[in-house]
Amino acid sequence: MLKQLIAAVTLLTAVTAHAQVEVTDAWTRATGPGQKATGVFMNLTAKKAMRLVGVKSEVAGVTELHEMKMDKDVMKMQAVKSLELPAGKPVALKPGGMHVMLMDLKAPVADNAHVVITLLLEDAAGVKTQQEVHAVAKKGAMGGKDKAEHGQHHNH
Ligand SMILES: [Cu+2]
Repeated sequence: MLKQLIAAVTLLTAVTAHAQVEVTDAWTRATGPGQKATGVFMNLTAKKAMRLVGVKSEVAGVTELHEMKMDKDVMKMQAVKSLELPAGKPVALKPGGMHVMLMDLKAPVADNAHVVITLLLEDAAGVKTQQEVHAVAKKGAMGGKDKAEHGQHHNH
């Protein structure tokens, strides 16, 4: 039993070591009835300097990297082309800041569902790689703000 556990842990470590970017706490907001968009959040730490140059997901018609900014007193979202991931420095995709936006959702995102996102990465030499991230859907996390965010989204 212990031996199997050690084997499993070793395997897990080996897989992580191959990833270009360490991803932790990946989550998305579960959607309510009629909701066609949601945000995905995570912490990214690149082993060497990388850039996140795109995002993809099968669950949405459109997947974009977004940034939220205060414009006068209004919170606005805009699409951004890329995000710098400095070596060894965590970059947070979080509510109210940078996030992955899933739009034109093909199906509702149920609580506890796993949503697969593909990160498109590019290193300093221009070598492109892809990395899959499994985000867990959570219901009702910061519900009020969530509504504001997506209301805002439909306005632009
Ligand atoms: Cu957005």
